[in-house]
Amino acid sequence: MNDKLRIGIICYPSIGGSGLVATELGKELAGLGHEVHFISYSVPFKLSAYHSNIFFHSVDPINYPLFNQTLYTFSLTAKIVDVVTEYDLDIIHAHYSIPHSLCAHLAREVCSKDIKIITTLHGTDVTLFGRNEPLFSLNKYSIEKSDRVTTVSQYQKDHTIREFNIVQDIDVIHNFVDTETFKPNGCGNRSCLAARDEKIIMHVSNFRTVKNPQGVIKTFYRVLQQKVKARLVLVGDGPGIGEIKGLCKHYGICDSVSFLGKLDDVETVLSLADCVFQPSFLESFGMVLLEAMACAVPTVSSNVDGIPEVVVEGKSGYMAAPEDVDTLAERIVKICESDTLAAELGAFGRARAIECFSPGEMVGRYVRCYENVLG
Ligand code: GMT
Repeated sequence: MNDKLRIGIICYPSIGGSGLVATELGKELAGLGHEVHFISYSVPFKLSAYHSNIFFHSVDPINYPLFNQTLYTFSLTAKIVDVVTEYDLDIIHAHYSIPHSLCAHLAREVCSKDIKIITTLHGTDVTLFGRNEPLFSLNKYSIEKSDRVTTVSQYQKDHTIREFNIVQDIDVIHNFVDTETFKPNGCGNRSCLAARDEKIIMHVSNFRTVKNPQGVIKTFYRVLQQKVKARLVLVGDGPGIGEIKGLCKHYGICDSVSFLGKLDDVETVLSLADCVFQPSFLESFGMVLLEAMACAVPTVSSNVDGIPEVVVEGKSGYMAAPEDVDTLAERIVKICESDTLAAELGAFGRARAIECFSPGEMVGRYVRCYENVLG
């Protein structure tokens, strides 16, 4: 086997955890000398600069008047076939099973090449909509036909095996964070975000229902009721933003909430927070929590799914049920009221991020996974 692998990575390019993890993995693999081919409908948001050993292949829509939709799955499959054939890939690594993994399987059939397929499950592809028909059987097929399946948490592995009745083993490879990029006192100017005497509570998400946007505002309102001087800084955009604005008006707290919108480089603001707050209903891993930990920022979050594999209760942050607004607010207040406590939680979180979620360790596990399937 050649030491230098040719790897195709299929991912979503837009801001979000699975695309982020796929892109950072690709950059690390390229740094190790492997040839990495990203295949997606636009350049992944973290891949703006030139990197040697990295190539990007755009999936262009197929339009024809007879079709009333643009057949993305077929254009993706066709592009995978092209790239596998032209660059003689060894591995296709599909991030987020729908539709990436299934398209990889179809492409393998079409090009009749024994290319190995790794599927990494990230979240709602198996925990929410992908577990129900009509996608269930396609998802199960993709998982079972993959040469190797990885999940981003033990929770997600157990869930997948149980819900999809999977007999083959699944590797748990936690997500990782670059602690040189996400670090305390990073770039950014605190005075641009809040007054000197205001604590910054930050929430970063795509504002889908699973992120519990209502819970974010209800909890923050409770925090203000405790007479804490605080500002809620919301980073990101998505379907729940309208509802959030409505709730801010309802509670009369618009002046204490800032909307930053989508940021490609969240590290420019994350370390300015006094507390990062993520009360999600579903979270296979919780990338933002890990990034906050790397920045030495204490977290308050829900305790669902894979989050307890990232956060250590009482050591790097606090967790409670996503509906438990009282406890969540009480924990935020506790952090806001003690700089000593905040510093202790932050220091533990950063040390844990460095020790347990380093790129070197996790990328090494992916490489071993590739080598195992290639024999
Ligand atoms: O599955 C999703 O909802 C989207 C996905 C994404 O692309 O942001 O998020 C998932 O993958 C991330 C990276 O592995 C995890 O950190 C998130 O916890 C996970 N989201 C959910 O489980 C809701």
